[in-house]
Amino acid sequence: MLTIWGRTNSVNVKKVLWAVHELEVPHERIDAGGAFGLVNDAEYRAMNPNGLVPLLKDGDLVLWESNAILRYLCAKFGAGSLWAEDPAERAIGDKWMDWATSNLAGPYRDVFWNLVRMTPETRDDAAVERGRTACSALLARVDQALADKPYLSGETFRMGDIPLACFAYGWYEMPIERPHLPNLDAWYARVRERPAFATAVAVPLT
Ligand SMILES: N[C@@H](CCC(=O)N[C@@H](CS)C(=O)NCC(=O)O)C(=O)O
Repeated sequence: MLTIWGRTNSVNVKKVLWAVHELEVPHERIDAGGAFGLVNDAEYRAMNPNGLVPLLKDGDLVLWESNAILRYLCAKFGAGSLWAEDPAERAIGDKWMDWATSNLAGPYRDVFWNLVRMTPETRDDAAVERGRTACSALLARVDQALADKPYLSGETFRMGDIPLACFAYGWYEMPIERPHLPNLDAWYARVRERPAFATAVAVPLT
């Protein structure tokens, strides 16, 4: 059976949990990171020298980096569903996974960390506004990409939609001003209908 280490309130852990629930892959999950600690123990560091979550173990394979884990799970268990067999079709959604990590994650974290994890006394309001402005501009690109297709992966919901939808949950849940992005709104309404979204992603922001 697969083992996944990671606290359920982590956006990166949510990507992996969504995939295993969507694909109905038997797994056990061990709380780690944040208040649960464990990530600095020598045994954990031997598996993930970064001391971060998520972490996956499947037999002899030990894997970290949420997008790499997501690709692995979808390739192994999701052929024809989350994993498009055709490389060109798969690439359409795949690029959004790394785009989300390298572009959106930083400014999203500024908003999320300050609004959700800080107290009003320790909150950096300027960072919230900087992050919100940057996220708004980035999400406008996603809105544009969704103008001619229902999903970031194309005509069908696939792996490439998962990471952005995990960030979108926080974006729509936080008490912030959001720009009018109708294609993004419609896509989010579609993805949040999925039962695995309710199980793995829609947990209170903490
Ligand atoms: N690029 C990594 C980032 C992983 C990451 O930053 N994880 C955060 C949680 S979202 C973490 O482990 N923080 C420390 C902790 O939870 O103790 C990935 O996508 O897996």
